[in-house]
Amino acid sequence: MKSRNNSTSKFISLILRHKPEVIGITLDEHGWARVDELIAGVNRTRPLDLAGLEEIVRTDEKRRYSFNEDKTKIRANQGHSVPVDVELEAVTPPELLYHGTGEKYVDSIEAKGLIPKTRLYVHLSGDYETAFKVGARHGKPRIYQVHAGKMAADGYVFYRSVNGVWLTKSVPPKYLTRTW
Ligand code: HQG
Repeated sequence: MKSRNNSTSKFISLILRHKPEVIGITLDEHGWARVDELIAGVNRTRPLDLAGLEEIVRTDEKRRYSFNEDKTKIRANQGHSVPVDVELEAVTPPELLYHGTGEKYVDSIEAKGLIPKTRLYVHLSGDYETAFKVGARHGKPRIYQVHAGKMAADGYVFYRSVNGVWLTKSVPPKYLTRTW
């Protein structure tokens, strides 16, 4: 059950962040998909009912998804590559945030700074341990301190997703310090 949920959850993440077209649905401008359409679309290739979807949303370890109030709509909280506005609120960041990446990206990051690549934002973590886990997805992890307080003072805007991930458009190299 757990592993089936994991693979269904990954599939839902693909649909709600990147490729709603794989099941023939669309997201609205705020990233919402209709729950009935999502369930019907997922059902073409794997079993899913409303209870199963509710369980995935409730138990997701990174709180990746939210329902609207009457549970007719669902969206990913962050991580999109498709251009949607999930109505993030700008918030003042702490002095330091962290970014975990793979060693293979270090040269490019120190030349160009952090860029969102395929996503809408650069993702930053509130603590070193979380950044380490994110970095480990890309090979040998390398963690940067991000001088977010300084960036905010210089006019950069930060958002925090409901699941605690920090987002900003880009981070120039001068705001990055190696932790290794
Ligand atoms: C790197 C997961 C070369 C960047 C996580 C990262 C996160 C550069 C990779 C969320 C670069 C992009 C996002 C530059 C940045 N040159 N490489 N100038 N600037 N990079 O997956 O931050 O499980 O798009 O360091 O927990 O790893 O999906 O971003 O290594 O919160 O919910 O380019 O995804 O959450 O990789 O991860 P990604 P990310 P989920």
